[in-house]
Amino acid sequence: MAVFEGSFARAHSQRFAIVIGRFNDLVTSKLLSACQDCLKRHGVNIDPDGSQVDYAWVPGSFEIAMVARQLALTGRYDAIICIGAVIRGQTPHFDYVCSEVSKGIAATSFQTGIPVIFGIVTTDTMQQALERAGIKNNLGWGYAMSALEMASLIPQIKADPSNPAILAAVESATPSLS
Ligand code: INI
Repeated sequence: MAVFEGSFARAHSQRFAIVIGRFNDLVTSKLLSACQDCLKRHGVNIDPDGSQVDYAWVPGSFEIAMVARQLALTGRYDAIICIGAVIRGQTPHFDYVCSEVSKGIAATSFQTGIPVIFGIVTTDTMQQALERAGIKNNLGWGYAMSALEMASLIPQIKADPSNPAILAAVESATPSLS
């Protein structure tokens, strides 16, 4: 049997997409900065003109999963990071937005097999959101760590020689002796 564990050593060769909600930009831009800082300090070229990170800005958290899915379907990325901020005090449809973005992100991950990181801050107040985006700590850093770890973990599982998909491929490629 095997132990699968992500590492942070191959960040320079991985590709990421980051989907960011403009709604509550005061919060999401700070989460994005910490996320970029973490990726950069692990060796990722975060320049949008470079070959490692693409950025997609969407109106709000409700749109995040749809765009993450489109990006995942391109097959270009090792992981996708979703960043949004939903604040209860600002809207009666807080629960709908939270529910859609969480279901959508989980579905995208399951359907595509690409890790999609849930970087959505959900709070009762703007003060609480800002505390999670830099005043106390910044959750954006952890979103990047999760992406790096998952981007390294999934290929290990897919490449495991005892993976039934690999065994089937080898079997079908091996000429029969009979
Ligand atoms: N989007 C957010 O990301 N956070 C919120 O707090 C929020 N509020 O409060 O309404 C929000 N609404 C916009 C929503 O995500 C969609 O962009 C909009 O409804 C258009 O589809």
